[in-house]
Amino acid sequence: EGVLVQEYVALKCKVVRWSARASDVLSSCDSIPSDADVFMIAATLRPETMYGQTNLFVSPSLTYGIFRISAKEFYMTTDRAARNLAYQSVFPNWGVIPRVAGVSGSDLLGTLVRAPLSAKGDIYVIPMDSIKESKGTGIVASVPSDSPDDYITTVDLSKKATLHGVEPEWVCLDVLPIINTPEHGNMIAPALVEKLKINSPNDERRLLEAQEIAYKTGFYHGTMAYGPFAGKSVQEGKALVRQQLLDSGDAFTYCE
Ligand code: A2H
Repeated sequence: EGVLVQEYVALKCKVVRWSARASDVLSSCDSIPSDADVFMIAATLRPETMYGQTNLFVSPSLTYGIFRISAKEFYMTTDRAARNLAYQSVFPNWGVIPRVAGVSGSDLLGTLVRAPLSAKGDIYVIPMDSIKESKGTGIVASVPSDSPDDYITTVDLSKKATLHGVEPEWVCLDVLPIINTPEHGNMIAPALVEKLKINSPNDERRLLEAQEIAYKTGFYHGTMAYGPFAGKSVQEGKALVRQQLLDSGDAFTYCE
């Protein structure tokens, strides 16, 4: 992205219960004490939408590392993201990557995590094939109300859940109204997916268009419709939710 530096909000989603396969893989790893918390870290540009998080996406074709923050706290991201975080004071020792284990994305499917702001509370890890290793942490919070990508990926999975061995009950399509816009109502992602006739996550060209419209309309014309900042503009809400997440320790920021 040229010379532009982007600030991501890194949302800490605590593992509540590992999938059977992740649990198997990690049972041989004695570097993670049984009373420690492992957080899957989702990178987002839209912290104000996190009230509407319904799933957590990983790529089934990537491997994720687990990194030691303290005796009680571990973070999960891609190894690529960890190389970046090591120079942003996220890990305890500057430039040192404290990797203790690795798990494949496909083994993580079905893991239950706590989404800090979500009205849903505990949500499942499901697959998203379009996740790129080259950005963020490789872990994405699903917000089907405001992200056309997230919405169509979830709809698609709900139709053919057994693909990737996904249990139908992991896939959550309770789309919650989080942001209101004069142009597209309070569920802009489903509205745009319908308007642009997007039928599949593979419809890249129209999805890119939808993402751009959703992003700009939400930011410039959106009003918070849920949570403590309901009624405020998205521009105000974004800063307030970001700060609330940082103050509560549920997120940190980093740049790339
Ligand atoms: B956003 P940028 Cl509601 N691969 O968060 C693919 N997508 C990724 C990713 C990866 N490795 N890492 C992060 N992302 C997504 C919320 C959201 C996002 C909404 C609307 C739009 C939106 C909920 N998902 O992003 O290319 C994450 O999804 C539209 C671009 O680095 C993150 O913010 O600018 C955003 O893309 C980062 O994209």
